[in-house]
Amino acid sequence: MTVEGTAQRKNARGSSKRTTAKKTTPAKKASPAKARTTGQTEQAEQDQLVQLLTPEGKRVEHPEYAIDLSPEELRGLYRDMVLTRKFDAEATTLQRQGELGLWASLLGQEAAQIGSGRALRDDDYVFPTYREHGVAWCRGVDPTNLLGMFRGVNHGGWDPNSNNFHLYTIVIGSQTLHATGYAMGVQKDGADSAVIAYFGDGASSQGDVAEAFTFSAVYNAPVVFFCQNNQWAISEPTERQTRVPLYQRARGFGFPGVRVDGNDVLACLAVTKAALERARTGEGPMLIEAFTYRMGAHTTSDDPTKYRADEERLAWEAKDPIQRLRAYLEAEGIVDDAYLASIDEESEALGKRVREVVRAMPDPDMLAIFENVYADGHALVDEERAQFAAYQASFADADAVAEGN
Ligand SMILES: Cc1ncc(C[n+]2csc(CCOP(=O)(O)OP(=O)(O)O)c2C)c(N)n1
Ligand SMILES: [Mg+2]
Repeated sequence: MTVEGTAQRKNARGSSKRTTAKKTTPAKKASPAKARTTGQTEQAEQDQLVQLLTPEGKRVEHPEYAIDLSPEELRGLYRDMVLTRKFDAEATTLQRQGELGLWASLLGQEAAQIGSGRALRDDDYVFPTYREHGVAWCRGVDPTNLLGMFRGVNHGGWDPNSNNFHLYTIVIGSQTLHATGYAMGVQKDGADSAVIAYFGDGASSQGDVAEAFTFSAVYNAPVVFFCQNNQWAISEPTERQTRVPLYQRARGFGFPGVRVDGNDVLACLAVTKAALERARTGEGPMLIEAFTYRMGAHTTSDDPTKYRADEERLAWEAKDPIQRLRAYLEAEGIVDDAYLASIDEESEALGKRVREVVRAMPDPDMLAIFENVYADGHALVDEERAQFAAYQASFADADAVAEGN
């Protein structure tokens, strides 16, 4: 998409509440875009996408990215996406029932996450944001472990080194620096594993991300930057983050960028595999922009009807990542009714397990907040722990007095 395309895309969304509220933006003043039609803009966006499976479920080839998967592997991708979506829906429901404080849904981003997640080797290392539930699934992190932090009973819920999957990071963009530093370490160790950092379109505006790009390029670090452009950063559209397509940013830092259809699990898998391979073989970083859509709210605290038009969501529903793979698998006879029913059954069982585990999560030990602050302990933390313990104990004493003991 060109600069003109960016501006036109904004116009194309003119019916939305947010666009009408901001009438004199620079993007609108730069009117060369006005000559373009919505259809042309969509075509321009489409032309740049690496795609191996059309929204209708038709298999297509790409000159640079090929993939040849067995029926079993294809069924596996379908299963991954269905179960991840089910888990995610269950978590949203649990938040609505008051069992979680908050949830950040991945609805619509299953292909980007499962495709890239399944491209990874066990010894690769992942730095996620807070929405990478599908990647966590691919890394073998038990989904129920993702929920503790959102219930407020722990600060993470899994050991990052067990699955080479770092803890969720809420500070936008900061994990790209962690990933770059880690990748530089991998390089110094002489290992051939790769590192992947997930981040969003909004995060791409953070200084941390620019610094990570600079360092990784200059040191040729084995890191893949996987940007899920889900079109929104809470209520801010991508047009507020950039005047060029995000993948083109990489060029200015001296490494390649590619835009992949983020709702096409095959393309996400193929492109991520290629990027990881580059990293492993000393060719340095690469930026992947997975062009996708956040189908739900930013989090359960958000109401997207306040800032985006429903037609936009409906247009993306037609590109649903799970439906397109299912259409392909059915047309090719790779799945039958019995297989699909078995996945539905497994999905129900997962939902039931998630509900039961979450409700049974014990309340945290309040003093646990002082654990893991320093690897070897620290005098100041010890003092604060003792103060807090005494403060807590004062309530127990007061309760005892009130009860006449
Ligand atoms: C440094 C920092 N600034 C602001 C926030 C508040 N915040 C939380 S999520 C978010 C938007 C992120 O959007 P994007 O990077 O596109 O990721 P998405 O939520 O769409 O997956 C913001 C601004 C934060 N967590 N950290
Ligand atoms: Mg976003």
